[in-house]
Amino acid sequence: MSRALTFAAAQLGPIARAESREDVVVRLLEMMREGHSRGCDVIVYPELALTTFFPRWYFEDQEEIDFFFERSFPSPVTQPLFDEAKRLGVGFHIGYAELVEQEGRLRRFNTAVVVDKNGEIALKYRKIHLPGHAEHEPYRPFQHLEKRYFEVGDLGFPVVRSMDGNLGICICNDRRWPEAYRVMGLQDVEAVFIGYNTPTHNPPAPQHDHLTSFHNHLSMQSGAYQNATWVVAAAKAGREEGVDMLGQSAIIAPSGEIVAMASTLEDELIVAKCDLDLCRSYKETWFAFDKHRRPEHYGLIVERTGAQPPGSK
Ligand code: CDT
Repeated sequence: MSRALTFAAAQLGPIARAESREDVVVRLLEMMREGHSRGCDVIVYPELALTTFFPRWYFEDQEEIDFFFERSFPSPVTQPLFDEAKRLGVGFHIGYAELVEQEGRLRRFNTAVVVDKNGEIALKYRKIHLPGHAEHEPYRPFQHLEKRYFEVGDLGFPVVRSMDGNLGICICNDRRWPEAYRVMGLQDVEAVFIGYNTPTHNPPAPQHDHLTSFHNHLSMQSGAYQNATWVVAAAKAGREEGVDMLGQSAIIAPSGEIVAMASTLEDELIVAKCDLDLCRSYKETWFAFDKHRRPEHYGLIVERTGAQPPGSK
């Protein structure tokens, strides 16, 4: 008997800076109801799904920055998502900017959670690979200031057993790093949920712009295959505040094959029935970690951060 869950990636079209959280939640609820009518168990919304992608602007005023952060989650504005999930019996994943008092100070993280079918938070992750830069760089047509606005996440890459599957999260730039998938793979992950906001133009390396969608799928397909897991990835897509953002949200099988992909740059739900037992046929053969991995030869991965050429000290 197969262990199938139906997953949806709920790609969002642009969110304007002037759009309120209430308006966005209406869009998210509409997609949740569509997902329910299409038999979904879990709906995956993008990274920072409640507002426009604010790290594209340089702000000095902390109040202006904190406007984009959630002080509690759920909040009165986002509670309807939890209530509707419970009423319909669907789980969801969503990303948001988290402002929390911790260790006696205010901390800001790029966070995502999995909410189960009872409307309870089952898993929380704080983004670890923060891309971009920390200072204003005037040569850029738009900024990417995640290193300024967020701290590096402090929760590792946890995997939880929820809704009959081993579920993990990584966020946007994390998907380009094999270590993120491997740490979850070593916890027997069966589905990794990913939200992303990826501008199709990267000012420091415009020569790669035409490969943006290739690199998106390349990273996630290899992460899925090499760790024998499903990947469900949802973009915030389209022209947002004058910046073009990649679409092509995708559901990827443990074989590495894309089984569903968005074809617009708008709000669009893609759905696939995903047999979690398909992971087993890879986890028990090609990627039977316990039989084939040789961690005694992988020390550099945790000892060294940057590459050093042979012979250097
Ligand atoms: N949100 C996010 O992590 N976006 C990055 C683009 C970084 S461009 C400096 C990504 O990896 O898609």
